[in-house]
Amino acid sequence: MRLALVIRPFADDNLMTARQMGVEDVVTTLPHELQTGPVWDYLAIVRHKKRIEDIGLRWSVVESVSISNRIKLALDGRDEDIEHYCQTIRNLGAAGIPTMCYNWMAVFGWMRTSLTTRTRGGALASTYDHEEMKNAPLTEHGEVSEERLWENLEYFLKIVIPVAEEAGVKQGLHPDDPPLSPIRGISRIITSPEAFDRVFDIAPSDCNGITFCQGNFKAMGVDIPENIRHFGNQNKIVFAHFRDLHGQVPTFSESFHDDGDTDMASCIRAYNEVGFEGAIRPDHTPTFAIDKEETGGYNFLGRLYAIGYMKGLIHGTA
Ligand SMILES: [Mn+2]
Repeated sequence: MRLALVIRPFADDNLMTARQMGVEDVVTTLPHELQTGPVWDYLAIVRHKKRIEDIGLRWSVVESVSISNRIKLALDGRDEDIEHYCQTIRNLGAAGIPTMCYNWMAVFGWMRTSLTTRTRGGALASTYDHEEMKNAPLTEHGEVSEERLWENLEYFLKIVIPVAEEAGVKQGLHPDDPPLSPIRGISRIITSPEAFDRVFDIAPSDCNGITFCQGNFKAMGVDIPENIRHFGNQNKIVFAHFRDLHGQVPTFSESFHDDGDTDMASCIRAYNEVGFEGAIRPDHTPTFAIDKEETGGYNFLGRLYAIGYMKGLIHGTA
């Protein structure tokens, strides 16, 4: 596996620091100022890639090209948005970017009910507690059924996966976060290992893969190494998020990677066992006391700490 990092803010000194930490791969979107239209421009992609390579790193994962509610809810304009998404895949493939991470959460994405939970030593972490959400009002989209989301995902995959194959860009579906349905009337469908099996049956292809976000599998309450083996042995893991929690749905809090409920060494062993060769990056980390602000789990210091821990586990399990 290859150690990867999201560079935030996207700046040369942060890229260099990542390289100095021994990170090889960069996970990034195209910076906002370079997104000049609904399709990511080929030359803008190449320049962003070269900026990373000129510092000795590699842009191996796009996280993410957003997928509109028009696509996820089958609203007017869906086909136009899917065509834009496909054209971006073609441009990324032509530029040699091998992997994209996407999700099928409609209307809202990642959700937490607190960003001020105190974890070890008072570090700030996030919590999802469904008690706080069960009476939440519906959104402007009313109720959205699981059936409708599956239908729309099937429609999307049947168009996009053949394009991804031709372009040579693997699509890694990230689990819903939290993996719980519905929230505010909006169903969520990517909430179990079985959901991924179903996704792979819809469009069988090496390019139809999974972003194995460990935190969400932990939140599902399933055995993580067993699922790494289940999907890894089918070559379905195209990208991984390293993350841990205390608890599982309907209530969990995020933790330091060395302080959650999961035996993280057993996860690294499972990746080794299945010969996982993709990028793995630390996902959310708690915020340290010396950090200036909470950034949803993306402060540099927390992720620096996480990379050190991951390197230790990788060396220790080799
Ligand atoms: Mn994740």
